[in-house]
Amino acid sequence: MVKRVFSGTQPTGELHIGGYLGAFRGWVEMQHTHDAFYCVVDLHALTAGEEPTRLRRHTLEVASLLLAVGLDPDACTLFVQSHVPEHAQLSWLLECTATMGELGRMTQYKDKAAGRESVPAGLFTYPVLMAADILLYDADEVPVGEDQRQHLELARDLASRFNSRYGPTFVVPEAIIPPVGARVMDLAEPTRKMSKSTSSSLGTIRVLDDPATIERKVRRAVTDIDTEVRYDRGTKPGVSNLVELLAVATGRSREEAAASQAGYASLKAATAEALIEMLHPVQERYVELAGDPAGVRAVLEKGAAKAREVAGTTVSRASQAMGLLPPGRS
Ligand code: ATP
Ligand code: LTN
Repeated sequence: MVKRVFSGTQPTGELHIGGYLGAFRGWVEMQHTHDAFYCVVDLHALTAGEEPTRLRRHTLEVASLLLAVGLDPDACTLFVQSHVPEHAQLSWLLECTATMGELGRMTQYKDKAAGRESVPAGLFTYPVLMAADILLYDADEVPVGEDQRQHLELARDLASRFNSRYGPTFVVPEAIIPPVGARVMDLAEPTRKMSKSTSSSLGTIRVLDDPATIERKVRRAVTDIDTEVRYDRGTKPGVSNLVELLAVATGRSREEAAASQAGYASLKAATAEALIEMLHPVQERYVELAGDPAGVRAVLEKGAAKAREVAGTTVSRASQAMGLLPPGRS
């Protein structure tokens, strides 16, 4: 039996090569080996207080970018979370089984709530909505970054608890977490991961950056006073990051990529060229999709209809297991 995979991404900020290489390329591969459901989680983005016009724009942009990087609507189900109301519905059912104690231990919640005078309740229940996303689709596997490991553990706990309290209802999902080496680091501060919220724009290469911008950012990337091109994250974080990027962009091993360059200037030139070449088809496709928002929305509409078929069945199953009276006469 093919396994079901589910993953989600928030429609906030602009997609950078960290997310592309660390996550979305994997999504593209998994659509051919799994029954894949991918979701733009706009309800989650509400917890970040996104401004309404920006949220709407980003939702369409992220969906278009996911299609541009290679998600194929005939090979996977791509949809927007709020188009499938069962996400909020199951989230409530699960909230009634989750405890304040376990949600209060979530490190992402603690980090985001720290120092704020008033904390939205949605920030606290964020991981329950995430569990609902996953459990609705009976997902066997959930590819996520290391930072989401604790949320996945909670989803597993909630599924097992529900199953033992109300009878077998949910599949207990497995997290698929890429090895640490798969992390793309900030070009200006190579000991930190490239991130849309904490990196400077100089340290982040966006999927839609033009060739001149990519060249400039890579040329200015931090290296070290040594001259040897070698992969060694501990003592040469900047050079290793460039080697890693050159390797993944050209499909070679790190050793081959490092051996192919004699010095830092050529390493940078080759890396910039490889990234430009890697992103070129994505950018071309994005321009086409951006010119056809109705086409993208049609894809999302079809995805939501498919998602609702599965999600509706799961919500009925969970509702009945908990003792809610089914609508209708029988
Ligand atoms: P933030 O840092 O603001 O939380 P982000 O830049 O990490 O945001 P997300 O939308 O949280 O972006 O990430 C989307 C996906 O890309 C996640 O699965 C995440 O693990 C992965 N990802 C993000 N940054 C990197 C990176 N630098 N290297 C590898 N994978 C990454
Ligand atoms: N919290 C995740 C996004 C997310 C998600 C999900 C990932 C929401 N629901 C379900 C996997 C499965 C993040 O911030 N990366």
